[in-house]
Amino acid sequence: MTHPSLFEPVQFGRLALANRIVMAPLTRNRSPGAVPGPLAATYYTQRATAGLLITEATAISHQAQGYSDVPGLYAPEQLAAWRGVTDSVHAAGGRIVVQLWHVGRVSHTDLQPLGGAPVAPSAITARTKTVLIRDGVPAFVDTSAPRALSADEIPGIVEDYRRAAKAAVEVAGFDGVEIHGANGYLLDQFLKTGANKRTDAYGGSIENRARLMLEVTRAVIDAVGDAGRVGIRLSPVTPANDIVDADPAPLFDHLMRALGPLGLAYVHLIEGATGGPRDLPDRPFDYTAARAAWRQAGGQGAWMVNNGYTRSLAEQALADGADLIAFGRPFISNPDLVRRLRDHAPLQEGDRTTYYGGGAAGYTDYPALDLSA
Ligand code: 8OZ
Repeated sequence: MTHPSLFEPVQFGRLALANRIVMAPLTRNRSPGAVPGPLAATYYTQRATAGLLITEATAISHQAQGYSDVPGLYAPEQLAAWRGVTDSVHAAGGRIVVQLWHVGRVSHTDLQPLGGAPVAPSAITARTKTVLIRDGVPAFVDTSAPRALSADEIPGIVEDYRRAAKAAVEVAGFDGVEIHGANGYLLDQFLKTGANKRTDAYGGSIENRARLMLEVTRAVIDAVGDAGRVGIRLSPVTPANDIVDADPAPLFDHLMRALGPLGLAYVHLIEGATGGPRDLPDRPFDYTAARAAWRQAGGQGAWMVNNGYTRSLAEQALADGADLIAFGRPFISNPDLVRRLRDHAPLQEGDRTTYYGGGAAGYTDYPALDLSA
């Protein structure tokens, strides 16, 4: 079986990567006041041997916030803190893009401007939890009832993406941005029938439901100035955050054909249930057909796949036509994951109790393999 090596350099768009292993975005809730904390540069730099680091999901505006202590990209002190992270990663030879996030209805009034309702395509509450950190202790709480965005608010949301993307590359020093179009957050809410009951130009038909995601993608490309620095993350069938679409195959066929000509650096697919089973018997999806649609429509960037990969599954995926493999949880507890995969070294197990919130424990204290041993 011949396939490209996981461990050799490769370039997609403007992203020149040392290998095909990507650190997936991972929410860590260590950014009080939405400002990346003092350990963030260490955390990302420890993992800089990944071909590409994708940051934890990062709010494009205050309204976009849905969890306690997640970072933002909308205030000068947030951008300055991110600059410290990107400078440190670059000094270590790494590449890093920031994931642009608007949670939509997956939020809580405690986190919203003036304690208002979270915003959504339609006023339908997500049956899911968010994380509020109270007195330093993370608690999972029900999301608040959202209000439907009015049509005249939508240009402002596109503008928030544009502003955040521009600041990400021009001020914070990122190599690019990833649009978070997955996991039941705002753009995925607009896409899918379970959350979008609108009757205007942003609801109803597939074309209408995909409109916001495509407008955001074009605005972000324009803001960054180069589609080769932009990627997008999608999760066609994940049930995460109570999201569902009645008929994902034609929806994603349309989306892939619309994204194909835009020149994106990559499309990042979560296969199956985010952080869960790759195969969902009640939600089948043909990822190969989605990739073929994107390629046919001119997509030349990387096809990045994610969810539960091991080295052998990753090599199988490369043989089957994937270009980049994103690893999530293994990167939390294995800062030197690339080396461990290359050397077939054992992986350390992560401590789930320190995934969300806290300090150095479970964040920057996982050791790399001892090179002298
Ligand atoms: C885990 C906890 C909080 C947020 C996602 C941004 O699923 C997230 C997330 C994951 O994309």
